[in-house]
Amino acid sequence: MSTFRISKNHSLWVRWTHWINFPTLTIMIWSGLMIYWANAVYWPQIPRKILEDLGLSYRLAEGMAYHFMFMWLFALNGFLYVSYIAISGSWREIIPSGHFLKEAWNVVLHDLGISKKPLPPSKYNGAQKIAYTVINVMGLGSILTGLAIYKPIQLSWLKSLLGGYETARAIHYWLTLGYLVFFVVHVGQVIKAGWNKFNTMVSGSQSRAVTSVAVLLIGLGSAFGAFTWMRHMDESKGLPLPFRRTLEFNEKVWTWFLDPMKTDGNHAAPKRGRRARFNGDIGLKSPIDLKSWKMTVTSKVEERAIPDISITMPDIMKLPRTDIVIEFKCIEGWSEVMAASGVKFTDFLAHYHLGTHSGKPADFSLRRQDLYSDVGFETPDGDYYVSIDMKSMLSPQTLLAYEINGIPLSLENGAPLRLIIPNKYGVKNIKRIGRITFADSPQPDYWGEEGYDWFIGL
Ligand SMILES: Nc1nc2c(c(=O)[nH]1)N[C@H]1C(S)=C(S)[C@@H](COP(=O)(O)O)O[C@H]1N2
Ligand SMILES: [Mo]
Repeated sequence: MSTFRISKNHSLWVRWTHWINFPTLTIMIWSGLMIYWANAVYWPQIPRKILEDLGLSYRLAEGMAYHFMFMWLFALNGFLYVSYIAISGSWREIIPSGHFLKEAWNVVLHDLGISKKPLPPSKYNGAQKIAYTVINVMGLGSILTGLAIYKPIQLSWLKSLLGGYETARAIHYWLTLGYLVFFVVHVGQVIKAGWNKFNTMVSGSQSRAVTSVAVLLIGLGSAFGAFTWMRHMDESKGLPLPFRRTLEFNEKVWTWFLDPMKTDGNHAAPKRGRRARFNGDIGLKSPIDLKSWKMTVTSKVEERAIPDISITMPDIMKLPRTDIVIEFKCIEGWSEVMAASGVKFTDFLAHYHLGTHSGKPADFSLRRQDLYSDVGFETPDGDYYVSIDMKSMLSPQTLLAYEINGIPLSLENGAPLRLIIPNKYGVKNIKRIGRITFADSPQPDYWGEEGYDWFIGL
């Protein structure tokens, strides 16, 4: 007697969504682990060597590229499946009801060979009902926690609802491990159930085992073949074209309704004087004389040459000061609440009449066509550089910062002046600014050119 019962006429719809889900979820889990364990900074601390051997280490950009493409397929497929069972009424077969707990217990005893009592004749027994309901809830949980950590500023309500950024991230991760457990039990049950049930789920109850195996192998083989083919296509800025195009597509989708004025809030300020975490020293290696530091501002227009301007720290210190408390987020998998102080970027633009083609002060209503579309930043030696869309720069929390946690920036945190832009990942928060460029096209971007998303907005 088997615990795996499915009706003879399992709907084609259920079969398709089930089998599309398999390779999709596999890619999501694999790329998710690449992201999570890219730098092995998170618990469990798996030795770097093992992660490297598994191909999960130092592959952050790649992992993100796959994850942010296949998330669409995962969500769409899940939506189609849930719509189907909702409309067809077959959800009733899955939702736990009646004596499902007692039944589930009997199934466990039965499967372990402890009890010989026959199982109830319904389509799914109590254990299956629980498992299939839970797996759907897990899918929804992955989407919600995924969204919360993908756009934690824009969807801050969702992030808070799920217990905050770090918690949502942890849940997202544990769900991933949950799928792996489910998978093992599920395959075990299928093997126990025998060929008939397997046939029913692959190619219809009438077909023979060889047909089912062939159908399955050809199907999964072509899916993974197509994925491998995409991974080896020509690259654009360090990423095979399909993945680069998807990141660009995602940027379009999100910027439709992202609000650059949305701020990160409700964090308790850390202790004054606490040293901020330090990560990344590209462009910080050459000696610097903080007293004579100047930054150059360039505006690139076709029609006329605008002379560069040069700005010193005393100039910056004369501008109005803004203090914010934000959660700084690095894609490598850590975040830290920090208090940052400096000059609001919009105050800086207003004071120097920068950012507009006409040189007239902008009202930053975003409707002004006069604004440049992109802002580039470089370290004095030109070794680190980022490109940021003007809209994100206009957030009231975008600062040219000179203090963190109440003390002047340390050299490693970007003295004398760095960018703090909480609606972007850490990568865009360039330290030790040497030049700012206003332009109407995306500017060079250090990590963007290495396969990361140019936009990378939170
Ligand atoms: N000049 C420069 N700025 C930089 C980096 C860098 O390597 N060089 N790393 C970036 C990354 S990836 C992060 S997470 C943050 C880290 O800032 P912190 O060192 O103050 O924590 O700085 C960003 N700005
Ligand atoms: Mo980072």
